[in-house]
Amino acid sequence: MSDAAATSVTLCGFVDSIYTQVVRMALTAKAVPYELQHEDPFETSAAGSHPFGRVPVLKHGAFTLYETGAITRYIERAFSGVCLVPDAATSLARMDQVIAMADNYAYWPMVRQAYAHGVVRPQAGVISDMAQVDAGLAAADPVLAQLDHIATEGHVLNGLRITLADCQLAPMVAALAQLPAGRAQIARHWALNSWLNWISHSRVFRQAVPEAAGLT
Ligand SMILES: N[C@@H](CCC(=O)N[C@@H](CS)C(=O)NCC(=O)O)C(=O)O
Repeated sequence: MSDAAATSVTLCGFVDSIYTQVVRMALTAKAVPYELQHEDPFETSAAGSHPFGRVPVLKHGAFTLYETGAITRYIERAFSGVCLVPDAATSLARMDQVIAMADNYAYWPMVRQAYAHGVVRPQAGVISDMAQVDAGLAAADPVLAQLDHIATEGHVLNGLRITLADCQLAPMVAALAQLPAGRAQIARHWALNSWLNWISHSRVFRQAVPEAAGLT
């Protein structure tokens, strides 16, 4: 066992947190044992370990890290096991591009607008704003189209090999897919839809995001 693997790993976050799910996918893919420590910034009582009131936060021994993209890259570098980054410079660039696209263009419309107002709030009995659902679906459409180009090209999101791009994006697109309108929107993009079917049936996704198992 390497030194890294011998040091305890704690992930602060909550099961329904999309970004926590991203890190859980990377940890699962690398077969890193970890403890999930419940921390939910949406709970008013939460005394968080993130300086900006977010999750996830990774603790590896005495080392603490926040920002999901940094956390998953750290997991890749610190632990042995399956390699989650492609070799070729072009593919690596696409992986980085997808991670940035997920953060900057996908998360807000797909998760915070469409999924939060179309699924999470209604399930919790909290008033939701259907205008947010419509705005999220509309804003997600060009993002899905660009991601479909990337999946078609095949450097990443190719259904052959899991990378950090798959980990970053899958929980977000899976959240959108929980709305019937979101599912239909994704289905119009053949390569991306094929990728979602592949990743959502993968062992890594099923183990890391068990709450989203009823996707298909
Ligand atoms: N830039 C952060 C974003 C993390 C984030 O937004 N996490 C959500 C949960 S999925 C959160 O903590 N939201 C709390 C809030 O918006 O107040 C990262 O990459 O980790």
